[in-house]
Amino acid sequence: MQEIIEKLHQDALAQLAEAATLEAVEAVRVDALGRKGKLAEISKQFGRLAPEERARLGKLLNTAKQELESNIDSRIAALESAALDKRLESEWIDLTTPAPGIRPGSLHPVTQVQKELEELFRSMGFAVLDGPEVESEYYNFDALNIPGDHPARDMQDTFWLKDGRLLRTHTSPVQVRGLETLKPPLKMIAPGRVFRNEEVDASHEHTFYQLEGMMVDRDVSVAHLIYFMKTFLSAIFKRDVTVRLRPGFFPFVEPGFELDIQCLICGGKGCPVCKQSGWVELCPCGLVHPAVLRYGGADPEEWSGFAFGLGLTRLAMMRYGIDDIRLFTGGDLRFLKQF
Ligand code: FA5
Repeated sequence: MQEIIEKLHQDALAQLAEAATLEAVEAVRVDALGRKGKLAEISKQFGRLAPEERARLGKLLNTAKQELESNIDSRIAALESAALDKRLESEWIDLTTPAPGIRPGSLHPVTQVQKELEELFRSMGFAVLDGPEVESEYYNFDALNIPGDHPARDMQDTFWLKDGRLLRTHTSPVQVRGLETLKPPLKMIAPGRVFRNEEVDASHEHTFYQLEGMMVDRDVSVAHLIYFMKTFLSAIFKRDVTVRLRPGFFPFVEPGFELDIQCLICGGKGCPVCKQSGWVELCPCGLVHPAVLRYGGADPEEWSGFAFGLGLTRLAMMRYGIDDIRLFTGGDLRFLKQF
């Protein structure tokens, strides 16, 4: 029996030495020391032994158990410590590594053009106004001489809200708001975001920026309008650009004009941006309609004015040579980082 005990002991020690996981160590423990383990089975046979023999083998068995238990504890401690070392190594960070440099953001290209224009117009005495993006039907249409049944309402597909208000389809509502708050004589611009429920393509977005401009004074004429148009175009492009003025219809101006710029993407040859025409509609304008002056509380017998509605996003396209308007709102950082 002594040999059996010694063999079991040696075998268990050998298995323990090979056990590479906590589960394997536990299996060795159960197999040797468990209630139904091999050493427990041996001790069941002690009843048959003579008392001195039982005492001697009992001592041997206890020594074997104790040694095995202590070896199991050390093995568990060694495995746990190795696992911890491995984790620490994988989670190690070098606290002395220099922090990555701060990556500066940049202004959106439309914002850049907007800021330049604001500065330019401020230097010419224009006030910079803001207006609400959620607008009333009154300011977006009625006060601009576009009554409910007027076909011009369809020129700008409108996003209506349930409460009867709308997302402004242009910045022109700020004309009447500006007349009300500033009172003539006045010079103002109003840059901002506008919304239209329309088919999106290379030059049309559902959400884009316009910059409204208006001057109201005594004896304002088309000559004033052309002067300011030329001034801001040469300031923005810093080179000669070809423009054309043609008659245009807007119920809130009379006479009305369309100011087109020769497409700078294709140089006037024709491309998807200018719909193969060589020209891009940039800045409709005209003399403020007497009805609009009246809605704004100004007497058209005394006051006259010009107004324009610059397509700010289109201007940024021409300025930076961007051939698809959708890039502006696409949120692609690779595009935005170039500015
Ligand atoms: C208007 O919105 C008038 N309120 C402009 C105006 C103001 C006329 C004052 C007279 C006096 P229009 O719908 O054409 O007009 O838009 C003005 C400019 O916005 C266009 O010339 C174009 O440059 C730009 N634009 C129009 N629709 C879009 C669109 N879907 N995406 C991008 N830019 C657009």
